[in-house]
Amino acid sequence: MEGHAVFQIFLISLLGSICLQNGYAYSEMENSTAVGTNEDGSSDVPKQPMGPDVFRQLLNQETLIRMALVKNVNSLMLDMVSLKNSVMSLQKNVEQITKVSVEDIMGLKLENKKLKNSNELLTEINWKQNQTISKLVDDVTDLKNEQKLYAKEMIDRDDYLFGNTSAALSELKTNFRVLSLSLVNVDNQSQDFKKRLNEVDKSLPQTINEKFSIVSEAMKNASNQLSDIQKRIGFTAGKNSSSSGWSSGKLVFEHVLFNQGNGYDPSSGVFTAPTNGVYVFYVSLTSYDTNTIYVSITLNGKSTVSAWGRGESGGSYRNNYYTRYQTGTNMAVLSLMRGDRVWVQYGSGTGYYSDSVPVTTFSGFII
Ligand SMILES: *[C@@H]1O[C@H](CO)[C@@H](O)[C@H](O)[C@H]1NC(C)=O
Ligand SMILES: *[C@@H]1O[C@H](CO)[C@@H](O)[C@H](O)[C@H]1NC(C)=O
Ligand SMILES: *[C@@H]1O[C@H](CO)[C@@H](O)[C@H](O)[C@H]1NC(C)=O
Ligand SMILES: *[C@@H]1O[C@H](CO)[C@@H](O)[C@H](O)[C@H]1NC(C)=O
Ligand SMILES: *[C@H]1O[C@H](CO)[C@@H](O)[C@H](O)[C@H]1NC(C)=O
Ligand SMILES: CC(=O)N[C@H]1CO[C@H](CO)[C@@H](O)[C@@H]1O
Repeated sequence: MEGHAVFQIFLISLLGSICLQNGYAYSEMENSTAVGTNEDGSSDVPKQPMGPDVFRQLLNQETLIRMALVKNVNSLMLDMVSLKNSVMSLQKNVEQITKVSVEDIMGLKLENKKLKNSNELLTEINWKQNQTISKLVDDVTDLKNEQKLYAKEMIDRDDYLFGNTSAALSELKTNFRVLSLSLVNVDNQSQDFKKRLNEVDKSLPQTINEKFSIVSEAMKNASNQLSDIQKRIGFTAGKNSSSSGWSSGKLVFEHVLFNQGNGYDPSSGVFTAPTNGVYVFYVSLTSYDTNTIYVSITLNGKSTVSAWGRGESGGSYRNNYYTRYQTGTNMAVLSLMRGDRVWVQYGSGTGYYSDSVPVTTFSGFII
């Protein structure tokens, strides 16, 4: 193609020079036969005259040559135009190629830059990785050191342990045996316990019922016994003879008419409460003739109420009848604790009157 283009250019320049000598060029070919005319109009033709045939021949020849030449020139012109077009398209191509390659180069430069950046990035990453790796290496080293220390410690411990192995081991064995035995025991016991629990579960309502009925019966019995005791507590005792000179201490009612619960003691004249409760005490005391007698119902040594039989001495029998054998009475309701003591205590005066069917009496009962 290139060679062809060069050849075409050469042809163009040749053609150009031919065109410039237009109208004269043919002279070289024909100067032996035709007469040329110079630009200045002078003639190169020899001055010798020519015949008309020869001239006509020459003219024809010249016309033919001229036509061929014109034809050639035309075709050459066409070639030139196509050549020009080719050259232009070529130039275009070259421009395009140039453009493209510039763009490509720019792109390549960019890519190169990118690559450079990537490379820098990679380098950075590599550096970081290197750092990480070196840190890892450090860590691993630390770990190794630690492990060494640990291993040493373990060895030390092993030494320590092995020094005591047999003792420790036998102790462990013993402990283990004891433990397993006690485990078996525990298991047995728990099984036993479970069994018993089952039995209890089954018999529990029955047992409870049984126990409940027993307890309630016992309570009933106790309450019965209590009310029996309460029913039994109560006494009446009296003097079955008179005294003209009694003047101190407890008045002992030796003649017992009734003594349920045995609270009253006829030898001491003292009633001792067999159980807690509220009690009623009553004393009836008749003075000896015209004497005066003064007593009190005493709880643990402390007077509660008094009875006064006030006889009157002096005066005639007829005038002063009602002042002889005077009766004093009183009643006390007392709350006693079991073991509290109650009796009739001398206060003042002397003697008392009574009979075989007692007149002077002391009674008490629980309510
Ligand atoms: C990473 O470490 C290797 C080996 O130690 C070394 O050859 C390389 O240059 C290091 N790279 C960077 C970015 O530090
Ligand atoms: C545990 O129970 C089994 C059978 O129930 C008995 O053979 C064994 O002796 C028991 N062990 C102990 C430690 O009580
Ligand atoms: C209750 O009293 C009755 C009759 O005295 C007696 O048979 C029974 O055993 C007593 N029960 C209790 C639980 O004390
Ligand atoms: C008085 O009562 C006591 C005891 O009950 C008795 O021993 C005594 O004989 C009685 N005395 C008279 C005079 O009835
Ligand atoms: C043309 O004419 C000249 C002068 O007459 C002569 O010298 C020359 O040789 C001729 N050329 C040819 C090709 O005949
Ligand atoms: C050799 C050795 O390490 N002995 C040890 C065994 O165990 C006792 C305590 O159980 C230590 O006091 C000993 O030093």
